[in-house]
Amino acid sequence: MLQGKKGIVFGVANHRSLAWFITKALSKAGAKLAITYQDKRFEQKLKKLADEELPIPPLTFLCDIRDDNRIEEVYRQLQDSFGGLDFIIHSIAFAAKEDLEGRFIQTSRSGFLLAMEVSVYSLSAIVRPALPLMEKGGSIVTLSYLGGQRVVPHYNVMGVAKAALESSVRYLAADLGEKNIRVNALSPGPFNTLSARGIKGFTGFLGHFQGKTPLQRNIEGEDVGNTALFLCSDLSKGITGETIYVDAGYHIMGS
Ligand code: IMJ
Repeated sequence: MLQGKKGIVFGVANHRSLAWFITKALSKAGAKLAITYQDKRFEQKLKKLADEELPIPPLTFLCDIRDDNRIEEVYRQLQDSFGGLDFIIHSIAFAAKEDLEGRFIQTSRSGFLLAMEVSVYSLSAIVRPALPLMEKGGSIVTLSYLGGQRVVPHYNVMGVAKAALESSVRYLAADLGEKNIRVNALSPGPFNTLSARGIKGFTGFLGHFQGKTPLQRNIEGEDVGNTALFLCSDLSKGITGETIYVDAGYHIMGS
């Protein structure tokens, strides 16, 4: 479905990352991919994973999304290797651990700004310098969470960040529509990744969630990967500015 298409995925940490399930789905569909990782210590594992699990070997780049020079360098290299870009996956978020434990009102100025910079501004920061590579149109996909729309215990400043991220999706969609670049968010149900582990009561939360969804189950990585594939493909060419829930129906329920 993506033969001849080229894309970049920001935010793979390990084999449980939603970004990794998306990478696998896009690669299986025939896309040529680049993946970025945040930390040198992810590099070896990531290259091994790519060798073992991806039908088409990806390019890999170290990229700290707080460093505009580095982002530009990554796109320069992509232009040289791919000659263009059809889609971008943004799967990046961070808040200080103490801000995901206490009460929202206790969030410090620095904790608030950190969450907003890494989890929200990073989307604009990676899309803007990619535009010269997307002259034939394209698709941008980011990852949100229900905690951006409703109060979810402990999600706190990340909820405020996801609300701003979903709003960024709408403003970017309005800006880039004339270039036939679509911008959408996925909002998956809870999933056991590195960023969910270590959160107090997460395992209990998964059990609670499973019993409440219309589909009576938790989310699988493939659910998210395949919906991202849909958003990157022409099957979704009429959809932009949208947040699509991949949550087994959880968010429709009243209790
Ligand atoms: C995160 C915190 C609180 C409740 C949560 C989550 N629930 C879910 C998550 C219910 C599903 C996971 N999630 C959707 C996230 O966006 C996680 C973001 C995150 C996680 C961490 C953990 C480690 C750390 N900083 C983080 N920053 C963002 O130090």
